[in-house]
Amino acid sequence: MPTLQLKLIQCHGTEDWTGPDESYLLIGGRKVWGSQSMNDGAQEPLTQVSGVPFENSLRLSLYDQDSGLWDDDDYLGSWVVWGGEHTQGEKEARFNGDGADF
Ligand SMILES: [Ca+2]
Ligand SMILES: [Ca+2]
Repeated sequence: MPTLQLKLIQCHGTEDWTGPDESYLLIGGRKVWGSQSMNDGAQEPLTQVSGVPFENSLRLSLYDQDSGLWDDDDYLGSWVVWGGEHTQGEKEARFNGDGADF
């Protein structure tokens, strides 16, 4: 069974206009990391997130946490990992929702 092991997350551009994003990551709907304050150019290790074994596919989703009554957390995008023959090695997921770049 393939296992997804995360390595690191980089922020090339935040969603928030003022200051850093409070990014958090979901795997298959479960929060596995964050929220963590990240600004442009920031990089955080993800090796402390335990590997997730999966059968066919896994969905990663990235959000920016916002506070306030009218401001829901921003969805920055999803990336689906597929099992199978060509899944070994490193891959890069890109999250570009709402003008962000992770
Ligand atoms: Ca935001
Ligand atoms: Ca925010």
